[in-house]
Amino acid sequence: MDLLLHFLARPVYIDGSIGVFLTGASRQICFHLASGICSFPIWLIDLSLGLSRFVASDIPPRSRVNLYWPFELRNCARGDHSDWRSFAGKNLFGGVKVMGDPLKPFHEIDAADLDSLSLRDEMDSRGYLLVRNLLPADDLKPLLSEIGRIIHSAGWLLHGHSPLDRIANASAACGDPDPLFKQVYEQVFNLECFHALAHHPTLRRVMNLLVGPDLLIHPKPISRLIFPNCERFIVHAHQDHQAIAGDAESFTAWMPLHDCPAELGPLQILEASHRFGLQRADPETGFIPKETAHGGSWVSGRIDAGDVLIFHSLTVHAASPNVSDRLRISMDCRFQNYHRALNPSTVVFAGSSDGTRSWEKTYAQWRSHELKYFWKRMPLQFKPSKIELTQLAQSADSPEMRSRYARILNKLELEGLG
Ligand SMILES: O=C(O)CCC(=O)C(=O)O
Repeated sequence: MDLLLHFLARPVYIDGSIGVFLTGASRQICFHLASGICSFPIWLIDLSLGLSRFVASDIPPRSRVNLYWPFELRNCARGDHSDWRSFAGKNLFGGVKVMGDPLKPFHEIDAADLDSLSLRDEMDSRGYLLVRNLLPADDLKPLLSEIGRIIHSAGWLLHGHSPLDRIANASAACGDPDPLFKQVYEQVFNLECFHALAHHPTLRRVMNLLVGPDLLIHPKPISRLIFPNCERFIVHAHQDHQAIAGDAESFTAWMPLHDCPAELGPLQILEASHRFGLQRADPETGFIPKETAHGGSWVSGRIDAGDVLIFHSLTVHAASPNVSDRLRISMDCRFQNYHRALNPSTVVFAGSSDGTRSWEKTYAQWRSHELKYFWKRMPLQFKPSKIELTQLAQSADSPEMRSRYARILNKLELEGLG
């Protein structure tokens, strides 16, 4: 308690939790004061009874249970501890988090060092690059606030908080493919500033270093609107090439629109896994069991606003669970050389659930024409080609696939592509 009071008396802003961490392996109870920055052990007791026995039977060895009480302390420097009492009365609530072993941290590159490195060598050796401080955090804010406005009006956020804080209304939790989720997703997808971020000059410069001057930015970036504590919406281990197809030499840039510490569920990467080709995945979900995935160590860590995680389309990666009380909002964009093969579904809306989506609808509210249909100005090489699509529309294994190929072909023709 002395130590806690010591922190209370210091000129700090702490946003975190005070909790009891129970370690399955050692059967210790450790009282921590945790903040977004770090966590301080306050008191450590070694026990073999009671809570620790309950924990040991409930959680895997070497994982951690964190019984936590989130709080905010502000203005401690003024010595006004009434804040502390009022948060205790108003905001205090408990929870339980089960956390696995911390993973090995990412190997990181600072944006200031980009010119002195060979990004291709870095990518070849690890299958990913985490570039710290690449984008000015201010450049992400307009998109974050637009998304905040949309998800607030959809009822996804708790009232009484700023939409920028993204505190989730747990009763509204949803995700792909829920129809309500798709409605909100579409509003986000149609935002001009969402597409513009994929064309940010700084991001383009890095992708030029990796891909060369003939850069194609895939026109359909993805926004991730991830509710907390929903196992069903966690994206498990997979390779993007499985879904994106085309040429394997394509890259994903993943970026949160706000700071994304471990509890908000940043991505994890299986180092050097891109060297093993397409790996065996569940045919239904496309997910690769972590136990059988080939590669080096799993790495992860916080990824802050402005940091960008770039990885190869064959690199195995997964989302960490969002165990916070707020939504994690991030976007992922894909890039490749436009002389390499491109899956035509990258540029048209041909999924059965996409029946109502079109570029015309996407662009309806845009102010500028600059980024509309930019890919039509490039000499794209479709794989499958239009001739192959015609054959696949007749000979693919299932009726669903045959009609999907027919839709893609039809859209390509309508758009005057290929
Ligand atoms: O953000 C997520 O939860 C998953 C992202 C992902 O798997 C990807 O960008 O390929």
